[in-house]
Amino acid sequence: MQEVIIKLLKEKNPAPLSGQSMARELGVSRTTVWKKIKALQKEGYVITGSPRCGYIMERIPERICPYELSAKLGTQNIAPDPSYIHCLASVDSTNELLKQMAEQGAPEGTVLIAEKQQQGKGRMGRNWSSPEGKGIYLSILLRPPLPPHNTSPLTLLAAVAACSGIKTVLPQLAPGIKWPNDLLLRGRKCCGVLCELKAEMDLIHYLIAGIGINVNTSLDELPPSLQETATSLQLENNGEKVSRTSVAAAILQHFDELYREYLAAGVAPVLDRWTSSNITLGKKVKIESPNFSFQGVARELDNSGALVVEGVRGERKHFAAGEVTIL
Ligand code: BT5
Repeated sequence: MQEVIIKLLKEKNPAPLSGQSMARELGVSRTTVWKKIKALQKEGYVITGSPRCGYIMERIPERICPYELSAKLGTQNIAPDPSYIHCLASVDSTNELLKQMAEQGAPEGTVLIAEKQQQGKGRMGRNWSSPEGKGIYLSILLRPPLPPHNTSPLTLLAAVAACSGIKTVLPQLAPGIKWPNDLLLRGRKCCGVLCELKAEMDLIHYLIAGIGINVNTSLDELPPSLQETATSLQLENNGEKVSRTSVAAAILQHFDELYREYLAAGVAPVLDRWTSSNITLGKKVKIESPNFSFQGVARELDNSGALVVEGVRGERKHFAAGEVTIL
């Protein structure tokens, strides 16, 4: 019902719309309309007026909220309606909370977004700095009907979706994907992806795709250690503020399309799209983990999404994980 109230108020804007006519349209009492308006005000909608004189929608919330996000989506698997979207003020980590929701049976396509993360997570125990109201911190719950060994392309898919979503809203920016899933603008990181899987030998329980993007983040809101290496969409957009809702919606839209393509056609289209937006292949790289370090030229992705690096003697090694530095 809230969705319809928002739509009616927006259509009538800037004129007031009476509680009476909304009540008639919705087939409910004026008191019910009033209660729903109160709930919307709590979510951050600035709505002035009274049941008698009519209500005016002055402003939509600054924060990302389910109805505004959902209104921009035409998705099938990911957030097909607003009830799949959960927007919270503050969480430890959207990935962690969505895992708990998954354990309690949340359906595929559930999306969790937070204005701020107290303990945003990167890969391998690292952290993701998540200042309040500035970035997009979102996680998507998937329950793909695939054997667990088929899922690593989903990490690449998430990076492609984030890259395409940014380009849709800001066509003048061209983020490049550093293997496997960092997005860089002018060599600085603006986005990271963390995918986490719960599976048995031959059954996936769920996969959480977490995406963090610096949108309107300024460098002084990030820890000093990141100020030389990070950037945000606003900083790369000549300082002009960027709508977080539009970027989040574009990412979910691309994610939905790519995910359905992946389920129908397999990994090849994901690898092609990743390849066309990457800044890793053809470069001299160092790839490291706690157990190895190897230098060579990044040549291609193999069918599983592993990075193939050619060493000085022409030997080709396949890396399923690791930290890449472009030399
Ligand atoms: C990542 O890890 O880049 C994955 C980040 C995923 C964050 C999302 S937010 C929503 C969801 N919920 C979560 O809890 N996490 C996901 P990694 O490749 O390990 O990179 C981590 C490194 O990036 C850190 O060690 C820093 O060097 C750097 N970093 C941290 N915060 C950053 C930021 N805001 N901007 C740029 N770089 C950052």
